[in-house]
Amino acid sequence: MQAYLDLLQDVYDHGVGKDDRTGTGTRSVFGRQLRCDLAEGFPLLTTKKVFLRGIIHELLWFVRGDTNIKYLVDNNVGIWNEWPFQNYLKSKGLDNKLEKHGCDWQYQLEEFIGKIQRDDTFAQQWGELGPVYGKQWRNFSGVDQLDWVINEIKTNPNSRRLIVSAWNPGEIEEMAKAGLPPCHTLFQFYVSHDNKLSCQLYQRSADLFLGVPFNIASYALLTMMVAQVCKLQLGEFVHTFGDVHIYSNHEEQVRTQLSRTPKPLPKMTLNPSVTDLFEFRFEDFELTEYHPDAAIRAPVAV
Ligand code: UFP
Repeated sequence: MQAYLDLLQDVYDHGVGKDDRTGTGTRSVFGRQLRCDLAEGFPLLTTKKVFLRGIIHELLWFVRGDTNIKYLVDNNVGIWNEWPFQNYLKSKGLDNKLEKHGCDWQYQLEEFIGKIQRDDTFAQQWGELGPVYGKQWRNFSGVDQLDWVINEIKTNPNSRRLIVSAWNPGEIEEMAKAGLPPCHTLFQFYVSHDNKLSCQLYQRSADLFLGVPFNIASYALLTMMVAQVCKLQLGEFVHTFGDVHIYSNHEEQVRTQLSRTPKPLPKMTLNPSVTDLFEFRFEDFELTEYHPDAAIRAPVAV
């Protein structure tokens, strides 16, 4: 993960001040690339603790084609809660009355999440995010892109068209209502002459300190899952960035991060008996030998 730390140093040193949608301000550069050899270990940062549980559940949720937060809520993963909650508040005319992240807002959020857990009809109506990643991966204008790409890797591994896109221009507006237009927009697989599977992601916008460590782990896992079901060895994860930035309120955290020394990468083991991408369960993933430095707290720009 030295490559990640080098990029962090690069953007810290060379990023140019740029205003952004959230009003926070960033140091930003355009167009960078990271590479990780997946055979060397699982690319989870060791210079701060990264919580993997939510990443695994979110990835399984994408792969299921699910776009309702109920699965995540039931598994105690809160990363997508804020958007449907905001829509719910709007419907009650409360969105401008409550101070965001204040006590009353927090109380209402807990009530909302409780209802999603207990009441299936409520969850169906209010937990739905619209055509976000899961929808696009499994049903992009009627095409199940994941099913197609797996079949294509198995039957036509030399193909240069092994692409899955989450960027669906006709549905960007609807996705934005649920939170964000896709940040990880498109990925491509590559099978080498010696049967190794690589994956390259194009990420249009990247919060380098907070978001990117999660994005790397998520796509590394997806590549491992696809390699297993296609009976291929592990190649590289190549991470290509558009606007890659450090938020101005993360600068101290970045200095802390850069002062630490990386440790050996952990190991990720997938249950070898799973042969169908859509059959993976949370219990099929095991992370070992992960000995990170302490987590580093930082505010999320929304
Ligand atoms: N962001 C990430 N990774 C993600 C994700 C969001 O880095 O997986 F969902 C960051 C990038 C950017 C912000 O800082 O969230 C999205 O804002 P915008 O849509 O304005 O690019």
